[in-house]
Amino acid sequence: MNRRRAIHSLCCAALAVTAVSLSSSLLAAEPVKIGFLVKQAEEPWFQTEWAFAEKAGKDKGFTVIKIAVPDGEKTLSAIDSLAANGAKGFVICPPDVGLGPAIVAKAKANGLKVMTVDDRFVDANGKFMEDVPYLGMAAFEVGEKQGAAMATEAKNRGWDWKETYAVINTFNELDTGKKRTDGSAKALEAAGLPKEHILYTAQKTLDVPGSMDATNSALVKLPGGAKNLIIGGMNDNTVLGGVRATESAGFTATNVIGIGINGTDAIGELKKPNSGFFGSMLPSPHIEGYNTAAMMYEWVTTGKEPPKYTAMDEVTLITRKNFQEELTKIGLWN
Ligand code: FCA
Repeated sequence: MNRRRAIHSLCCAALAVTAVSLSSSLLAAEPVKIGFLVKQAEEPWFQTEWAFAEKAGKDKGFTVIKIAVPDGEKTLSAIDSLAANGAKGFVICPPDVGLGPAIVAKAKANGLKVMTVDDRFVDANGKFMEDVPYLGMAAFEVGEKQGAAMATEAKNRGWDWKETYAVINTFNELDTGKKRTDGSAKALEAAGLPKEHILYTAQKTLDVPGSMDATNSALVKLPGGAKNLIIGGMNDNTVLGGVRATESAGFTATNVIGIGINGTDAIGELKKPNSGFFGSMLPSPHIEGYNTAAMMYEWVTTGKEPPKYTAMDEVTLITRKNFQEELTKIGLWN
């Protein structure tokens, strides 16, 4: 009897010890960490992706390490530091898509999984690295919608195509950029704007000063009969700079229609009562940030790899009339 009791209490003690050590190891377990690396942290677009990646982390219980990676060197060292911090994978919008092979090699060396958002990696031959999961905008279609919206507004203003010209700021180094401006030009032509009224001008840098310079160099080539201007480009900044250039060249808001893409980066501009910047095509940065982070979390925890290609094609035209309402709907108004 005594012996049995002794064995019983020994067993209980052993169970208790196991329970304590189990719970302390559970307590000690750190949450899963993933990285979210973006090329232009100053753009509200990327800040929005970050904010919603963090929301996914809160909802699902993982930590997001946000790192700005404006150049190749910073990108590669960010991957090392992610690994040193115990991250298991990362989502990235790279500063240069040609860094793809180097980024993948670095991720592999550190045992990290990688997926891209917005800008898709290309290999040494300029081909997409289709093995790396990617989520981004359906660029040509979104560009077409941007061009169609410009043409509709030109018609609303009763513009004559004969005295209307388009200046399209291009950034062809980036496939998503080229497809957007190609789509936009196609829609403008389809709406009746003569092909020779479309001036393409290459940006050296993908920011407001870069597009201002590009538009300036196109404006001097315009014929005397150019009364009305359409300003295009791959995102809000590329159109904002263009519109600024038209202002310095003496065009008034009534004679300029600039429509960007992103929406997030045009909020300040749309708050101004009037300008040549008419509106922006707003896609879903909130969904992109949330979903890519959630996909990476799932990949590192369950092994389920994200789809190789996910295209986002929903866009809404926001203008001074509806931007507050549309941004509020998706939680981007503050
Ligand atoms: C590219 C652009 C960003 C944003 C994103 C969807 O990365 O540089 O501004 O438009 O695609």
